[in-house]
Amino acid sequence: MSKATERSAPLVRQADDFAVSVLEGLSRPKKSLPCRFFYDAKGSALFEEITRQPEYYPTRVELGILTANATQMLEGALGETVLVEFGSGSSIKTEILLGHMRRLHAYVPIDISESALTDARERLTARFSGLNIQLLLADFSHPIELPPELAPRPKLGFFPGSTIGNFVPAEATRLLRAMRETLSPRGKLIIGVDLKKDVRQLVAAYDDANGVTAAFNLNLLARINRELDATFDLQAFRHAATYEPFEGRIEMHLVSVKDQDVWVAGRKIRFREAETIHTESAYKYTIEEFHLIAQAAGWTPLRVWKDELNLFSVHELVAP
Ligand code: AVI
Repeated sequence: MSKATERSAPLVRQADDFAVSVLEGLSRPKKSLPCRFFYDAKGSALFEEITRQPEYYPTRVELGILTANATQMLEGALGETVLVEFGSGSSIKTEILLGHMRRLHAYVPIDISESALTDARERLTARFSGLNIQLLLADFSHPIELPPELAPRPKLGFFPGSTIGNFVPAEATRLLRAMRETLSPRGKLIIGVDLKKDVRQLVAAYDDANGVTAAFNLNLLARINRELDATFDLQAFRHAATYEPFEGRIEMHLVSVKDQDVWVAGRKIRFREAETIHTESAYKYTIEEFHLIAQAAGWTPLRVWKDELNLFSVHELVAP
C-alpha cells in the first residue's frame, strides 16, 4: 500500500456520496449541485485552462502577490517547521514558498486526488532534492490528525486560490476552525482570498470569452451522464454567471433552455424552460469581512498582502 492510500477510507464513500448528493440536489425546489463534483479528470484539466484565461485574474494576481512577498510571509519559519497545504492539487503555488524556505522539516500536501499528490511529489522532488514530502490523502474539511512525528512541531498552513470563497460563510468558518485544529499547537495559516470589485470584472472572470468556464460548468452534466446513467442533453442547458450583491457572491448556474425531462439514476427530473441548477458560489470579501470570519473561527489576523489594483488578498492568520 502506498503512503498516499493509507488514509483512503473517505474515498470509498465517494461514489455513493455523488449519487446521493446529485439526486438530493436535483430534487430541491431550487435545484443545485455541489461544486466539489466539478473536479473529475476532465473538470480538473478545464479548471487549469480557466486559470490561463485573460479574464480569470485570481490565479495570476495571487501568484504575483506570493512571488513579491514570500520572504515576508515566511519570516519566523524555523527549520523544524512543517508546511501543510490544504487541497494541494498540483502544488504549483507552493513552489514559490518552497523556493524561499532555507530550512523546512517537511512538506505535507493534503488532497483527495492520489494522482495529483503523486504527480506533485515527483515534480517537487526533482526541483527540491532532499525535501521531506509526506503525502496525505484526505478530505481537509474535517480536522486531520497529522503523523505523530509531525504533530508537535510548528506548522505553517497554506490554502491559496480563494477556495475558501466556494464555501458559504458558516461553512467557511467551520473549515477555518478545522484547519486551526489540524495546525495546532503553534499554527499559522497563509490563505488567499478574492476581493470585492467591479461587477463586470467579476462576472467576466466566471464567463470567459473562450467559453472555458462554460465547458467546465457543463462538464458536470457530462459526468452525471457517465457515472449515474443519466440523459442530460448538453445542448439543452447553457452556462450563466451572475453577481449577487446582497450575498456578495458570484453564482454559476446551468439554465434549461426548454421544458424537458431528464433521467438520473432511474429517477425522472423535470425542468421548466429557464429553470436553473445552481452549481457554484464564489464569495468575494473585503479585508474586514474576511477578518470577521477568521476571528469567528478562532484565528487572529495579522498581515495582509494585496496587489496594486486591490484585486486579491493573501492573509496571515495565527492561532492565539
Ligand atoms: C476553485 N475555485 C476557487 C474557483 C473559483 O474561482 O471560485 C473555481 C472556479 N469556478 C469557475 N471558475 C473558477
